[in-house]
Amino acid sequence: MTCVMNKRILLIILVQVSFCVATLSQSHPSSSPRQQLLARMAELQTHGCMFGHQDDPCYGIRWSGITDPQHPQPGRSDVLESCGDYPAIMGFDLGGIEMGDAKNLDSVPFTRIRDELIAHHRRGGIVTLSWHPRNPLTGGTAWDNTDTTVVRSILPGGNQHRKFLLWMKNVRLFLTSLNDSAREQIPIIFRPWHENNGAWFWWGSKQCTPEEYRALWCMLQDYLLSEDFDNLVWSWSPNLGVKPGDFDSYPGDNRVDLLGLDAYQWGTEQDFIRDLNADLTVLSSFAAERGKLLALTECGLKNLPDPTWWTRVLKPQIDKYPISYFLAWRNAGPHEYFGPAPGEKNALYFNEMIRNSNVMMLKDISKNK
Ligand code: BMA
Repeated sequence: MTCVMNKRILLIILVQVSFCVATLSQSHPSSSPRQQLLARMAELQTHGCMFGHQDDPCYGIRWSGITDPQHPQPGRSDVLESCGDYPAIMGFDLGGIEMGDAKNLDSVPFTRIRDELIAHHRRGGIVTLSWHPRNPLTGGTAWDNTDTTVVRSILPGGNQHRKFLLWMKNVRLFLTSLNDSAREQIPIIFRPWHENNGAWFWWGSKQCTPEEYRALWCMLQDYLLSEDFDNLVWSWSPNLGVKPGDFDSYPGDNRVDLLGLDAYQWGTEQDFIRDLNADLTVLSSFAAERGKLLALTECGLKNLPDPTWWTRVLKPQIDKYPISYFLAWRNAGPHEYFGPAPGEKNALYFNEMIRNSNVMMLKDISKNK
C-alpha cells in the first residue's frame, strides 16, 4: 500500500517537475544547463535517492588536502575510502569569495574548489554550492547577527548597496569561470541565504523582515541570471523546525527550483524523528503542489555517537518522502564530522545503507549524465 502510494506520489511529482521544466523553458528557448540538471534530477529520482557530502575531496577526519600545498592528496575522500565510491553529490562553500579571498571560510582555496567541482562534474557527479558570506555592514562573519539593518543596508537604496554589488560581482566571476573541458558551463545546485528561519545568520528571520529577505533573494538572483547564464538550480532551504510563517520568506515559484531542508540531530533521536517528519510532510506537499524537487540539503548527527544512525534513524524517515538527495555536512576533523570515514564504526552501517537500499552514489548516477 505504502509502496503504491509512494509510486503515485512520485508519478505526480515527476509530471509536475516536467511541467515546471517545460514552463520555465519558455523564457530560455534552448535548454539551459539549469533545465538539463533539473530534468536529470527528476529522472534520477525514479531510481533512488542520492547521497551527498560537503567538501568531500578536500579533507577528511584524519587527513587534509588543503593544509600543505605540497600534499594536496588528489582523489582522496573519506566516503570513497569507506565504501568504494564517491558521493553522487559534492557540496562546497563560497564564503569568502565576496571579498576576493584566496581561500574560503574553512580554508579551502577557491582554485581547489573550482578544480574539484569540475572533476566531479566530469566524473558524472552533481555539485552544489552554499555561501556563508561575511557580514557586509560589520565585516564580521555570517554568524554576526546582532544588527537588524544589514539586509536593508545592502538592498538598492541602502548605504552598503554599492559594496554589495562588488561582492555579488565576485560571486558571478567565480560562477561563470566554472567550465568543463569543452568550455561548457557546469550546472550547479545553488543554495544561498539558507536557514532564514533560524536566527544565527545576518539574513535570519529575526534579522530582517520577510519582504527584505525576498528582496535579497531576488537581488542576487537577478544579478546572477543573464541570457548566457542560466546554470543554477536554485535551492531554498529552511532549517529543521519549519513554522507556517516561515513560508512568508519563500521567494516565489518562479524563483525556486528545489525545496531543501537543513536537518541535524542536535537533541534526542525522538525529537529529531518527530521534527523531521513534521517538516518533510509540510515541505513535500508544498514542493509537490508546485512541481519542485525536494532534498535534505544538509543533514547529520555530529560525530555519529550512534553508528547505526544511517540505517536506523535517518534512512527510514527519508524513505517516506520523495527526496532527491541528502547531503551530510563536512568531515572537518575528529572534533567535527558528519560523514562516514574508514575505520569508523558508522561506516559499517553506512555501507549497509547503500548496499541494501535505493541510495545512489556516483557510479549509480554517472551513466545518466
Ligand atoms: C558549519 C561548521 C563551521 C563551518 C561552516 C561552513 O556548520 O562546520 O565550522 O565553517 O559550517 O562550512
